[in-house]
Amino acid sequence: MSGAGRKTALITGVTGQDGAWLARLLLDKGYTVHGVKRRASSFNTGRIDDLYVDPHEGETRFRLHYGDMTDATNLIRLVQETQPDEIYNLAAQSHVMVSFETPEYTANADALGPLRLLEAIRILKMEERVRFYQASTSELYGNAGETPQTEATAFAPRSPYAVAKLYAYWITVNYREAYGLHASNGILFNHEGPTRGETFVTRKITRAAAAIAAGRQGCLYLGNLDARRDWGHARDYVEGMWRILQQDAPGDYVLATGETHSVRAFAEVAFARAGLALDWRGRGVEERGVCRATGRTLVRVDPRYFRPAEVNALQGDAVRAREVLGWRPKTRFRDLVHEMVDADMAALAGGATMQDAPAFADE
Ligand code: NDP
Ligand code: GDR
Repeated sequence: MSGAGRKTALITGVTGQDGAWLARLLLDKGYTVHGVKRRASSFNTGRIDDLYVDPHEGETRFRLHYGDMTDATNLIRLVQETQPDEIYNLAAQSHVMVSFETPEYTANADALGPLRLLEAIRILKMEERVRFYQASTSELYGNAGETPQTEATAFAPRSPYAVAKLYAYWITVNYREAYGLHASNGILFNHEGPTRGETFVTRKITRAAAAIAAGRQGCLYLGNLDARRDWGHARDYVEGMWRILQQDAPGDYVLATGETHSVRAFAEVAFARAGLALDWRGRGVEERGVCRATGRTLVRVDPRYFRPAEVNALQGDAVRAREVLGWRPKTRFRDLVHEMVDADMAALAGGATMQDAPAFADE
C-alpha cells in the first residue's frame, strides 16, 4: 500500500469504456490509480479527461503512463514503478468482428498481453503482494450447449478474439495454481452505457436512433438482428471487478443480468425512445425496419456485418457472484437502452456532429 494506507491500482485499458468507469470507482474509494494509455496520433483520453489533473497544478491520485500490451519490457517497468496492490487487465483489441481481420495482433495483445503482465509480477517477485484481475468474456462460451451459462459451462470460442481470451483465461488460472498468485477471471457478459465504443451494436443503434430522429441520418445498416445478448450496464460491472479482487481467495466469476434480448428488440426499444416506432417486414437479408408513422425504412440488413462465425445467443447466471461477492446488477435492460439513447440525443442537441464517429468506422 502507498502512503496513508491507501491502495494503489494499475489499470490497463484505462481509456476504454470499462477502464474509465473503474478508474472513477477506485478514485472514489480512495485508491491511487495508475492508468496505461497507448500513444495515438490524436487524443484518445476523452472518457477520462475529467479525472485528469495537470501535475503542474496540484496533487493527483490519478496518473497516466504510456504503454502497450505487446511490449513486455514496458509492462515490467510500469509494474515496477507503480508498485500496485491490484492490477486490472482491461486492455484488449476488444472487437469480435475486427479480430477476424487482425487475428495475429488480437492474439498478441489479448492472449500474450496478460501473460506478459503475469510474468512481470513473477520477475519482480511481487506474487505475495499483487492481486490480478483478467477481463474474461462470455464470448468464451460460443454457441454453448447449455443455457444459462455459468462458471461450469464448457468453453467453445467462435472468433480469434474469443480464442485469444481463452488463452488469457487459462494462463490466469495456471499462474494462480502454479505460483499461488491472487489471480482471478471475471467472465463478463456484454455491458454497455453512454460511453460504449461507437462500433458495438448497442451504441451503433442508439447513435443512429438519435441521429435519424434529428434528421441527420437516413437509415441504419445492421447485421444479424436475431443475435441475442445478456446486456447490462458497465457501471454495475466494474463494481463486480473490484469485489472479485477484495476476496481473500482468488476465483473465477460470471457477471451477468440473467436476461437475454435480441438485437432487433434492442433496436425497437431504442428507436421508440427516440420517437420512432419500428415495424419489421420481410425476412433474412431482405429484412428491414419500417417506421410505423411514416412508412420509411429506417433499418436495413447489410450482410457485410454478418460474422464468419457467429455467437447466436448468450445468457448468464451470476448466482456465484451474488452469493460470494454480494454483487447484483442494478440497471435493467429498458433503463440501459433509454439512458444510452437519451445521452446520444443530448449530445446531438448540444452540437455533436456525426463526424464525431465517421461512417467508415462501423463494424
Ligand atoms: P474498449 O474497447 O472500450 O477498451 C479497450 C481498451 O484497451 C482501450 O483503452 C484501448 O486503448 C486499450 N488497448 C487496446 N489494445 C491495446 C494494446 N495493445 N495495448 C494497450 N492498450 C490497448 O473495451 P471495454 O472497456 O468494453 O472492455 C474492457 C475489457 O473487457 C476488454 O478486455 C474486453 O475484451 C473485455 N470485455 C468487455 C466486455 C464488454 O461488454 N464491454 C464484456 C467482456 C469482456 P485505446 O483507447 O487507445 O483504443
Ligand atoms: P459482441 O458485441 O460481439 O457481443 O462483443 P457487438 O455489439 O459487436 O455484437 C453483438 C451482436 O450484435 C450483432 N450485430 C452487430 N454487431 C455489430 N458490432 N455491428 C452491427 O452492425 C451488428 N448487427 C448485428 C453481432 O453479430 C453480435 O451477435 C462484445 C465486446 O465488448 C467484446 O469485447 C466482449 O467480450 C463481448 O461483448 C462480451
